Amino acid sequence: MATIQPADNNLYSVLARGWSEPARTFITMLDGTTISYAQLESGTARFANAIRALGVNTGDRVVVQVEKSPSALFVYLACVRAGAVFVPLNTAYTTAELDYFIGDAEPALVVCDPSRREAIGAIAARIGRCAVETLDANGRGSLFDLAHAASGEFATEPRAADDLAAILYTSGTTGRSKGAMLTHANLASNALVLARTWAFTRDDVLIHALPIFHVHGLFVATNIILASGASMIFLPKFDPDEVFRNMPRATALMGVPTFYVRLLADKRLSHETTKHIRLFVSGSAPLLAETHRAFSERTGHAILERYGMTETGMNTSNPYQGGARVAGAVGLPLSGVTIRITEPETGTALAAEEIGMIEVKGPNVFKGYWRMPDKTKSEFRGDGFFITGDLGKIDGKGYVHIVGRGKDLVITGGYNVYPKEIESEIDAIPGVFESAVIGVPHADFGEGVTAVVVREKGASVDERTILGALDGRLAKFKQPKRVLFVDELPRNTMGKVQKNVLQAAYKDLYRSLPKTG
Ligand code: MLC
Ligand code: AMP
Repeated sequence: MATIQPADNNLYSVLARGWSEPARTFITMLDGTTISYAQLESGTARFANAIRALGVNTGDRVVVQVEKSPSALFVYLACVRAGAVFVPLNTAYTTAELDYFIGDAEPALVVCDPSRREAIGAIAARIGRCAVETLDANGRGSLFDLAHAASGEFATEPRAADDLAAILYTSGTTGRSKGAMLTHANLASNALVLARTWAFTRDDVLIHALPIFHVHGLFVATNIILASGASMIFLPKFDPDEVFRNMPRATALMGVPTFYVRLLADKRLSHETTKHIRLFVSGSAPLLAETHRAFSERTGHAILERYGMTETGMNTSNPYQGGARVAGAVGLPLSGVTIRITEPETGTALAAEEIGMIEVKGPNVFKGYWRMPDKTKSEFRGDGFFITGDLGKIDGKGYVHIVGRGKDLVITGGYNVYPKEIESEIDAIPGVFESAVIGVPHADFGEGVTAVVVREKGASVDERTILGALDGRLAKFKQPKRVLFVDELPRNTMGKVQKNVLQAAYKDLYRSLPKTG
């Protein structure tokens, strides 16, 4: 396996330190095909040589919007090995949405699905030196062909701790999406601390059912497995049938709360079917205390809830052992991470049990927003704490509780949707006077994106017209599940729309239970 220089902070080199047996399995596919750690090493070398040959140099961005496959993971690790900056994008994003990301990241290479090559080629052509290659859902395509023909040896580029490994876009509350710059040390420190905290060993087998373009599926799930030399059963997406089929040979599952709501709605969930699993992890959105309790009653497992975000990776975790996993709490700060609660306006620290802004500092906290120095400055305190935008408290036992959001954000099935972006699109539709987009409790997705619209005088625009106009412009998960019409929006004395009033009025809109298995 690779010879690693001790001083090298390249994330790949740090993760590879634990891979003592090349023949061990890294990935098992649904058809039983396996990929060993030795194949991971040579496969990522091939992709690293291919992207180098395409002109990608150290520090260059590589934008990747492809379906989940082992090749897609190899591209991620190949970028890391080559010292390039990996920029994954949600496969649900439309071409209209991609235009901004590609323009902002100015990549040297875009990797996309073959069906999008032409449209993306037209966008990339505006940047100048930017190659476009493809990978399909089976991991095949022009980039695979180039990698296949390349050498399986590659000297991993030594990196400083502070060098960029990835940029992940998070939508902006006011306007443009922001690229969170994550360094090799950010990702390595978080992977190592999580693997240790959750007691992962090389004998673990994770059911990997999350997408790999966000922090949860990529940097939590995948990097923990790599940091432990363990293996994962790689599902293309969350599918209860496949989860139950694979549970007898797995030891862990990581998911968003919707996974657990859907498993609970399935008759197969029991002590018996989950007995081989040692750890169920939930995150990315609030896990209802009732889901936590119901899961524990049905299976005997207390789901371990943790809290993180794109800019910071993981911040807190309920205990793996030696303490209670408290329903409704996100746990204790991870080793090396400091959390404080402050008065949002001034940043003055608050005492235990007082509710305020959650702020975080540690080796996990990102370097700043890509090409947005002012935005970066305004989201950090002078002493280096990052202002998360989440509201919470720390209880007498040191557990962090999230009680709300200081940012106008809807989290649906673990995906973030910023109302401002949806409102701007709706307001541009003929016949719409104004709109307010809110999150309403949803039995399956946690929150359902909901639009409340005021028509222009005399206009007859309806729900179907609005949804039709948004299709193709906004990713499916951002599109409202319902559009409701009112004569006017409730406003406070300052003229600000009272979204809490709308949320209260429509709280029962999606109260029905999710489909059962
Ligand atoms: C799919 N749809 C969604 C949706 N996912 N709508 C709202 N919210 C979502 N999350 C749309 C589909 O396009 C479809 O539209 C309809 O809703 C029903 O789809 P489905 O078949 O029920 O959805 P499914 O494909 O099963 O996906 C649901 C899901 C998936 C929950 C399994 O969204 C998922 O894997 N979410 C995980 C997101 C994630 O990884 N988040 C981590 C971010 S990192 P139609 O009209 O075609 O029927 C982060 C940091 C941290 O937050 O702390 O971890
Ligand atoms: P993202 O930008 O997609 O990384 O989303 C991060 C946001 O998800 C955080 O700022 C929180 O608001 C939310 N989040 C993540 N984990 C949890 C959790 N366990 N409970 C409640 N909210 C969470």
